[in-house]
Amino acid sequence: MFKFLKEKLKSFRRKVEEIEEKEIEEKEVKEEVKPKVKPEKTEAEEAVEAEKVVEKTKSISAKIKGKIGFKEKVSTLILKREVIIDEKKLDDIIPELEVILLESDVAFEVVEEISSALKERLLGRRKKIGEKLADIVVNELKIIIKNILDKNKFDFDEYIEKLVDTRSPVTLIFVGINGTGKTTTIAKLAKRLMDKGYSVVLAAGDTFRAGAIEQLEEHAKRLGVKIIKHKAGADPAAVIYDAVVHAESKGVDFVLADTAGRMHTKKNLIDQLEKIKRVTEPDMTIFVDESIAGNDAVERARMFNESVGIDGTILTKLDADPKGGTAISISYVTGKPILFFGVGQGYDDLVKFNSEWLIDRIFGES
Ligand SMILES: Nc1nc2c(ncn2[C@@H]2O[C@H](COP(=O)(O)OP(=O)(O)OP(=O)(O)O)[C@@H](O)[C@H]2O)c(=O)[nH]1
Ligand SMILES: [Mg+2]
Repeated sequence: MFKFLKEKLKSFRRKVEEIEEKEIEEKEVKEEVKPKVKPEKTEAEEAVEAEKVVEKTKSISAKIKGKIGFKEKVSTLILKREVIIDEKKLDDIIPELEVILLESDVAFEVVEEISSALKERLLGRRKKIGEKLADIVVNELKIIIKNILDKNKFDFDEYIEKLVDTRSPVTLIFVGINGTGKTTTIAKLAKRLMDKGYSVVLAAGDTFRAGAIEQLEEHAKRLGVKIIKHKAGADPAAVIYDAVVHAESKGVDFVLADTAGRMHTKKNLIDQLEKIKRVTEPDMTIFVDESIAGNDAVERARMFNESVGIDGTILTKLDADPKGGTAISISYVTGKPILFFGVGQGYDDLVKFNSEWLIDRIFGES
C-alpha cells in the first residue's frame, strides 16, 4: 500500500537531512577560522553547558558582572546552533514536496493547501538545539495531512446507531461508475452490520449490467442474507422501493441497495439516480470509487456530489494503490467524509475511516 508515495517521502526526508548537513558543514568551516576556547569538548556538551549557564546568568545576574566576557561567549554558542527556518530554506524544501504530492495524485488544491499550511507553520520557527529539521518538517506534514483528512470528520457507527433507533429500515444506496467495487463493498458492509447484530436486506438495484443480479445473489447466499430482486431491465427505483417495504414489514434494520455503474457525464443515467432517491428516500447516498483512479476518482466524486448529492465516500482498492493521493484529497474536495476504505477482496477487508490509520500507512513502515 502506498509504496510509491512512501519511497518518495523517504527520499524527501533524506534531501531535507542533506540540506541541514550542508548548513552545519558551512557553519563549521566558518567556526574553524575562529580560535576555540575549549577544543576538547564536543559541540553538544558545549551547547548543554551553554544553556545551563544562560539560565544561571538570568537568576544571578547581579553576581556575574565580572564574567561578562564569558556570558557573551555563551550567547554566541547558542545563537550559532539555533537555526531559524527562513524563506530560503523553505524554498529549498517545499517545491520538492509539491512535486512528490502531485506525482502521488494528490489533488492540486490539496497540494496548495498543504504547501501554504507548511509554510505558515514553519516560517520563522526556531530550531532548538538537537532538533532535526527533517523531523520538524515531517511531523508538521503529518499534522497538516491529518487536519485535511479530519476536516469532514464523521463517525459512521455512531450515526447509524442513532438512526437505527429512530427508524426501520435505514436505507443506504451505493452509487459510482462501473467496476469500482460497489457490489463487493455492499457485501462487506452487510457482513460488518450483521457482525454488529443488525439485520440486513440487499436490494438488487443494478438491473442493467448482465450478471449483476446474480453477482449480488451469490454474495447474499454466502452471507446468509435476504435479497430483493426483480428481472433484469426492471426499474431500479421499484426494486429498491420493494426492498424498503419488505424491510419495514419484517422489521429489518438496514437496506443496502446496489445500483448500476454509470458515468457522471451521462445525464439520463444521473437522472435515473435522482428518481431512485426521490422514490426511496435513502438515509445515505454513498459514493464508491477506487483509490487507484487518482484525480479521476476525486473529480467523479465532485461531479456525483454536485449532480446527485452524496453523503460520503467509500474508497476501495487501497491495497492496490501505490500512491495514496486519492485518499488524501477526496474528502477535502467534496466536503463529504470518507466512511470506509476497501483494502482487499475478502468480506473483512473493510476499514472504518480513521485519519491516524491512514497517516500510519503513508508515513510508517507497514
Ligand atoms: N484489491 C481489491 N479489489 C477490490 C476491492 N473492492 C472491490 N474489488 C474488486 O473489484 C472488482 C469490481 O468489484 P464490483 O464490486 O463488482 O464493482 P462494481 O462497482 O459493483 O462494478 P459494476 O457492477 O460493474 O459497476 C471485483 O473483482 C472486486 O473483487 C478492494 O478493496 N481491493
Ligand atoms: Mg456492481
